[in-house]
Amino acid sequence: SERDATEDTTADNGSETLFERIIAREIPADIVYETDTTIAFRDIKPQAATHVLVVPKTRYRNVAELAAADPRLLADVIATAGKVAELEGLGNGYRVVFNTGADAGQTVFHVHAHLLGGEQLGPFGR
Ligand code: DGP
Repeated sequence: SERDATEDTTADNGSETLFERIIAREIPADIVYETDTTIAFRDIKPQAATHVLVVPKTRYRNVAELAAADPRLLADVIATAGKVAELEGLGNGYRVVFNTGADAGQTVFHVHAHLLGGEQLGPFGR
């Protein structure tokens, strides 16, 4: 299928990432919200008062591959981020970030949105 063809290019080496193991409940995580297609759990090393990772249950390497292969699933990720923002009381604002590749510091090659908020956030960049 189209999805399988995309998945074949998602990982550096084809092995599963940490996030498949969290989705499968093989590793514990502080899960704050879940849908049929997405899961949201707290980042283990928070960079803001609220820092939640929103992950599609199907793996793509990065957000561009996700957008190309399954735009509906990307919309689900953003909608879940919005729902979590509501649940977390982020009515004063929040940021959604997709680190993509080495220069951005991406370390887990299963696409994920960082939802950041709960305080005044700093500027972008270095
Ligand atoms: P990125 O740099 O965009 O690939 O973000 C990966 C994030 O994953 C990073 O902010 C730290 C987080 N992380 C790494 N290991 C774990 C873990 O075992 N549990 C949780 N909840 N988060 C983790």
